[in-house]
Amino acid sequence: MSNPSNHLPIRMISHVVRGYGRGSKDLGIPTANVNLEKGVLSCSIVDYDTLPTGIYWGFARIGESSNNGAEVDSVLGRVHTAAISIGYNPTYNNKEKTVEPHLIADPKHPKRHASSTGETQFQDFYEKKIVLSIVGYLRPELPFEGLEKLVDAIKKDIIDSTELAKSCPPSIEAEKHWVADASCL
Ligand code: ADP
Ligand code: RBF
Ligand code: MG
Repeated sequence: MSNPSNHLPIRMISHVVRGYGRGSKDLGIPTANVNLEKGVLSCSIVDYDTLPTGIYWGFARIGESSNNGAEVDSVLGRVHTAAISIGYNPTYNNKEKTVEPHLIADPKHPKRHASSTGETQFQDFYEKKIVLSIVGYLRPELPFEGLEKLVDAIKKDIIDSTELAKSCPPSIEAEKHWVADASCL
């Protein structure tokens, strides 16, 4: 496959759909599965079969943009840093390709888990609009032996994504603004 970084950034607007429900239950790390079937706008990838598999980081927003209207604790309307999986979850051998971001809570968010990673379970937001920009490649998706190793790897991805988001060059800062401002209509 070609270098995944050549495809970035990947911008998407779609809906959050249900997956197998394993993220929260098996791993304690929910992922918002992006509907690839319909209603997707993408600036750089037209054919989803060519979406390069791998683990990435980027920015995500759920629902209409809101800088001041939403409650402080709400996941809705804000730009979150995200750790994102694109592919077939080889630990589980999925047949369908998924795009699944885990949205990382603000360090002060009351629901943020007290672990060093801070993986967080917000309220459910199935069927809401999702705006996503995938900006950086972290690693290939891997078949792990046992869920504990998979969870450890995802936690490291969350830490790496958080660190990378702290000091963005202007081109990546621009993606954050695109996620904040893109119209969901
Ligand atoms: P599924 O297999 O249906 O995607 P998950 O166990 O991965 O199930 O849970 C995903 C759902 O949990 C999301 O669609 C969203 O509604 C909710 N959710 C809560 N917190 C988060 C978060 N931090 N990141 C992503 N989704 C979250
Ligand atoms: N699944 C894998 O099988 N291998 C991986 O290397 C892998 N890495 C992931 C990294 C991140 C940041 C996230 C959010 C998910 C990753 N997953 C991976 C997907 C995980 O298996 C999936 O989210 C759950 O099975 C719930 O659908
Ligand atoms: Mg999921």
